[in-house]
Amino acid sequence: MNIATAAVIVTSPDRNFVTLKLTTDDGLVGWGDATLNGRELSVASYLTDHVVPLLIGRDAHRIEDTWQFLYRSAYWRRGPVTMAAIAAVDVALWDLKAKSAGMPLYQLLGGASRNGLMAYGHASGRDQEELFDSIRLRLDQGFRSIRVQTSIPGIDAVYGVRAPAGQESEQHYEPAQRIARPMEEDWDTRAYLRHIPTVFEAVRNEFGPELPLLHDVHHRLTPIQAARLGKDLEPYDLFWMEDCTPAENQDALRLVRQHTTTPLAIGEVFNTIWDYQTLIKDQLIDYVRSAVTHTGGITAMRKLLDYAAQYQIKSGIHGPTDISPVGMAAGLHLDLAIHNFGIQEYMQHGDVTNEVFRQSFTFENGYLHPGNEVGLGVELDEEAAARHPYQPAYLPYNRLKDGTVHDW
Ligand code: CS2
Ligand code: MG
Repeated sequence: MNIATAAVIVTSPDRNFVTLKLTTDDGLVGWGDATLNGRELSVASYLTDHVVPLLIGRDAHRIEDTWQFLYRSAYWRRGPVTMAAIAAVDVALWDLKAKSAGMPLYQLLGGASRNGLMAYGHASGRDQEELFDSIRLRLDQGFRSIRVQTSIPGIDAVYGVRAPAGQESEQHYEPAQRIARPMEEDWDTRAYLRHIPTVFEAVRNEFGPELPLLHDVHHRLTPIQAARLGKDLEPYDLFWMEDCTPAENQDALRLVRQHTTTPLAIGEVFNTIWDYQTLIKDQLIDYVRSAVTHTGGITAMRKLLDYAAQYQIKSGIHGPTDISPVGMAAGLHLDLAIHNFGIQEYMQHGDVTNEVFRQSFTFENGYLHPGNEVGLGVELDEEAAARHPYQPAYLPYNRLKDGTVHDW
């Protein structure tokens, strides 16, 4: 089973996606996701210009060897562009191996460790009424765990809050805008720290103690501010507080940890096991937030999650709309197979994306399942993809009131 052709497909159904297509000399097709939100074309170029020529003629069965070859032969290590490109190759090779074995991918990873994958949905609102409606909508859709984000009085535009009705597809919020420059948002840490505990108090009063609630701080706090927020949220029993600091400084989490028992989830912007070395070894987090797409594929994520398992740290794989259905399916197969599964984010793609990527994963009664088709169970329809050419898009960025750029 040698690789005969490799092609990169960039398409923009509801948003931009970068997909790698590998074909083998015996006619199988494997898919990998290489989408890096707002920097899509750099990964497309990395693959097309530097990786595709190296793949032709390689034995598609040699997944570990291909991973090590791409990682080490580049000389320049890690980084989101490199690791997304390697991830795309790795996932496409796993798709091929599972197809050649005639099995769904999770069977090759050791088989199912559970019946379904608890998923959390996104709820948000500009005020309490809108937030409660949004939570009810997710509950009606079957979600049994909910991420809660709200507007903050005194801040004009806040991460994670969907736009007013009519400006976007009815339930979804999509942070990347199809515009030529990043949109500017504003931030005020004191206003945020004052407001968020009152929101969780109101949500608990309305929806009771059982419902698992999550919150994404999106890298905006210093360690001592994060410690305070974790402490203030303890009465509301969060499932996790996510990305409370920009955690490049892994040691910063020690301070947060000393002060709060609110569980911590980190890592959607990380891309290797080394980014987690201190966080895991010193047990500074509870959930690993990496995406298969951004962390070197199934091969690397499996090692990362096995390492985390030694410390009772669980998975919380990143599942925003900027992971394509191919990347989403890769995460679901891994989730089903590993023992230390925690929860899976499920933001739900729009209809146009679902026309381009035919999927077999299911969502029922709050649980996702990767399905039982051979391979990943996702096939890209190239004709449909061609109808949606790439459109430049950027994530927003933040400024404080005095004009200083702040973490977004
Ligand atoms: C996020 C993402 O899903 C999440 O938790 O933080 O929405 C994130 O902002 C995007 O993936 C950025 O591309
Ligand atoms: Mg996040």
